[in-house]
Amino acid sequence: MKNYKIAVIEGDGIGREVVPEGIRVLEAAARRFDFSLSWQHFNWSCETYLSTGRMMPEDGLEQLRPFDAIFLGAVGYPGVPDHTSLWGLLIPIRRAFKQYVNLRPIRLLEGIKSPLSDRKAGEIDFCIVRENNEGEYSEVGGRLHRNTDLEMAIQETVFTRQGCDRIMTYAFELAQARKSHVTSATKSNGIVFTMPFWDERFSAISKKYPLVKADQYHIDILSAHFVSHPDRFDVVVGSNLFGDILSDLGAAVVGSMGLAPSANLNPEREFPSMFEPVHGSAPDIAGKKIANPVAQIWSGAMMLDHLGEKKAARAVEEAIFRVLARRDPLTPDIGGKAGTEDMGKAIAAEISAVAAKV
Ligand code: GGG
Repeated sequence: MKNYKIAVIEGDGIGREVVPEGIRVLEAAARRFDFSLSWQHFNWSCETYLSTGRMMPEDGLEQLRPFDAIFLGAVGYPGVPDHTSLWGLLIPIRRAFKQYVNLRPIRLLEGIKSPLSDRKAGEIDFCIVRENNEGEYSEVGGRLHRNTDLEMAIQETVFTRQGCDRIMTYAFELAQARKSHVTSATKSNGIVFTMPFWDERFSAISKKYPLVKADQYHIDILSAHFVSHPDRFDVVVGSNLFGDILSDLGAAVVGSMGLAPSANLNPEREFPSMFEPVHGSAPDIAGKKIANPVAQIWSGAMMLDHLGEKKAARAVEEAIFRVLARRDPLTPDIGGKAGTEDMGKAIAAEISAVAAKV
């Protein structure tokens, strides 16, 4: 029987509540589809930072390296500056393991009400392909004249040809397997060096895919189109920052941050990939046990797909879709009164029912 070694980082806040539900559902899928999962927990979080001064140990990346995948909850909590927690854990993993694709599906599901009027299940179905290793998330810059009236901060955006080409190539390849349409998020009217370069690379890569429709919008009007015409999109490729912002907007448009999964992929499979919900640690609801676990569970389905367990991945997705479609149980973010565990258990219980159909 095939066994997969999974590193688990629950992290902070609701990460600790939704990850166990992800594990519950993936275990149910593993039992049904005859493979096994070995989970090793790493207690790396803001709490760890407050007691040790580090989000993860110095050799944290070496500890993660041998795993088949990483299953992450959420990072960040009041008391630790957000840039400290992010740059101490999440971003080093994404970079060291060349997880340069952050794939974020956006889908309006049966049973879920979009805040946009008259949008029905199936009408919104696209993927955001976020560049995940460079761009606006750079370490190039600095602070000068601290605590004086000349104080300044500089942060450089870094776009490389390799970085642009590989993420755009991924987007076009993905579109070929979907509806053959890639939209690029740009802002080359205002950002005069990096964004025209991004556009040039988009044009060059698009020429290699003559059968895929390619278009681009400035980020401002693109955001408006996410609200007015979300049905126009198939694959949206954006820089690190643009992709991040667009995916929160996309999640809101399809009903809840609690429904948005993501995969940080190293497509070459030289390193483990990492699977996490788009949402963060949500300190406002942490501890109440009402967080929606669907984004975490769906991220787990993406992990199974990446590991090659395609049928199990489909079964987990179908189980999620069924529970949402019948609207019982639902967490409060999507109109119900159920708790995190209730939803996790309901989805796990559906696995056997859907297994025969995938
Ligand atoms: N689910 C992981 C998490 O906590 N994400 C919150 C966050 O702010 N991430 C920043 C980013 O993806 O750039």
